[in-house]
Amino acid sequence: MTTDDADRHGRTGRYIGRSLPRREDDSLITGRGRYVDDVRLASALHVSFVRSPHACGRIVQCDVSAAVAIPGVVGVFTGADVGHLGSLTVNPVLETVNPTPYPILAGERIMAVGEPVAAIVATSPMAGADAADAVAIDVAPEDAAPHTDRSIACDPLLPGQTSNVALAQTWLSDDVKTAFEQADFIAQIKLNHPRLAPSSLEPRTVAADVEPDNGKLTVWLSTQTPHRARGELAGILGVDEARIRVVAPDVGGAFGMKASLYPEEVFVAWAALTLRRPVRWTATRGEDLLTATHGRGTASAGQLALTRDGRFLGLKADITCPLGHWLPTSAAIPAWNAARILPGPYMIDAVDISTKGVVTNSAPVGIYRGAGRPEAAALMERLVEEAARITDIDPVEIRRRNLLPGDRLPHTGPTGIVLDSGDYPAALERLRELADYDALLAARDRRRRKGELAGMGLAFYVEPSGRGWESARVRLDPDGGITAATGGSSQGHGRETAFAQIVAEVFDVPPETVRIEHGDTDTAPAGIGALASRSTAIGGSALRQAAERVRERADRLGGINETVEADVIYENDGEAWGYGCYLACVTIDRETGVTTVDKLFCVDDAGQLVNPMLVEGQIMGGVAQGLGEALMERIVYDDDGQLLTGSLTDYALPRAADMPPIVMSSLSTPSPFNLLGAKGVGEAGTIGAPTAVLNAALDALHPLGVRRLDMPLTSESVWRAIAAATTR
Ligand code: SMO
Repeated sequence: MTTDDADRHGRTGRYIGRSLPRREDDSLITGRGRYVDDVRLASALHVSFVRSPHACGRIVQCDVSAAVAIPGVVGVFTGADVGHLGSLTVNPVLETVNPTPYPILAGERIMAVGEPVAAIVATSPMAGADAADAVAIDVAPEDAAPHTDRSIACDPLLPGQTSNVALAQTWLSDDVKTAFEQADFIAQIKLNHPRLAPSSLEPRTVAADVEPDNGKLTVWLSTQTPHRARGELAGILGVDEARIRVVAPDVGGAFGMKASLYPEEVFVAWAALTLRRPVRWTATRGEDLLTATHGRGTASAGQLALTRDGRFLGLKADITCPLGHWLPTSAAIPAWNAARILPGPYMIDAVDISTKGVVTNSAPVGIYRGAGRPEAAALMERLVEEAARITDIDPVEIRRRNLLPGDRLPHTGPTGIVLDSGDYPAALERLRELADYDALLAARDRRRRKGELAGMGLAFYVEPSGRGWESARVRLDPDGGITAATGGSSQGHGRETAFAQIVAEVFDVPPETVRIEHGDTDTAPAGIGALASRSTAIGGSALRQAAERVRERADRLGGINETVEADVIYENDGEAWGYGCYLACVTIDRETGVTTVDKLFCVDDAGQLVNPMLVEGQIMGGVAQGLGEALMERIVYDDDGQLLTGSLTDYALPRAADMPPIVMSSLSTPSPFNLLGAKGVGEAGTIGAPTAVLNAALDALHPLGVRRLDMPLTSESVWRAIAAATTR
């Protein structure tokens, strides 16, 4: 990897804008991280879940008598024991058409393979496993509908409902009809995204214990959102929030998959309260693939109306997202983002955009790094590439003609989003220079003339980083010690390092002297958490505001002998939109269909950077996951709703050797909408990389007549596309 460092740092302060080493690494990479599974709880009970072998049906009988008799089994529980518990709250960013139930353990109905039907609480995992085997479940199976393109045959999936659409929304402008009537050309594409498994290194894990004297419930949880988890647990269990403490110790990755409470986690908390004993559960990799939230799986279709000279007039889009059988807190986010972010960075006012979420007999689908942003970018950028083709205009040039210029920002788009700041054409121009675009084109054409399948693909992206608030508390002690607590949290992604830099900058002290606290609802201020690319832009701004208040007060007080503290709830003025432009060069082997990404060029604008090394790491990590989507990852259900990719031998994750050479460069336009001027960048790579690779692969195969490919570009799918096109 090479980095063009010209203005990578934005405004560089004494500590902000510096690539300081991660303070977390010493412990995390030498095995001294402390995760939930490391929390010691004397004589804790272990939970084993008995899971449904069918995707759809009715439980005729669930016989637990043999399981109860196994030594070490403390209790066996079924839906009847927890049926009275409450439901999870779904973030209502889209209109809810049909509510879905949130079963802790299945009641009468089974709605997905892997759904917990019974829970064994035992003194050891081995006793639990034996007892789970001894539970006899008799299910009367019904036809399942694991995919979005089949209507729910399982009757009724949700009692009293006739439709499997749970969420829906449409944005329609008056002038869209005229735009399409006046068009010289209409580009059209259809696109299916693979369903993906977020696959954090640390699986889901939870432990719970009740203090005997006061009945307070402590829940150690691998989560992105400790305070939200506490609130949701209180609601579902019917316990006062003040009686619950949620602690997120080190979290080994999350990627959106740990943003919402799982039925298994609720069960563990309920069991600890009910049995008055410590209880714990850690998912296996297989349980995570089977029942943790998936991402993507979206089916999209779009039409772009344009003039002969390549000006975009109007956009139509129809987006369908799978939801699975229960809705996690963020269930509506992907369908919402996939739609509202359109038409992305382009000047288009006339739109007809519809999005919906469809209940399916499968694992729940939630946010996964990108959460609708990659889906929006893929639809738009495939359309733009198609538009370039039908008008015979160069892909860079057609984008240049339609990108919003910097002086048009802030800009309110047709779905109501407000793009805050940046210089989109400058990013495109930077990419052209960085890649030496004309030389690459010439090289591609030379290789084509020799019969090689070489292609180039562009993708522009925008990345919203959250609206709303985050909390911070900063304390300056008389001995000069500084403690900063955030309502945000960390998943191993360097928050402690970046937050310390932000606070250190305000006080002009070495960052290593700043203590950072987070992740414990008893000590951290009530906050939102680490998701939606919001931690630096919003959480970091909150810390800066609190630190500035303390500093001002301390300065007024002069030589202080007392503790000075400030508690703030910081709210931004609107979403900060990171953006960028990626170019992929690929080669496809005609005989085998193997797609090789030869090189990836990335230009990103994350506004004011706090730690450029962390930003670079975020981009590379996102690219790795984006290439996983583009080339190999795919959750597969058969038509009966059986998961065929239940282990990492069937579900392919990218490895270090799969990474192409990456050339990075950055712009730095501070956001006017938050105190730091920062923009999210954690999802950049997952948004930009897959579509650039897809566009490049289609470019490579264009001479053969291949017009559609869906990710992942496995050798089999590409080989089949080549075979079908060349037979025609
Ligand atoms: S997919 Mo993110 O954790 O909002």
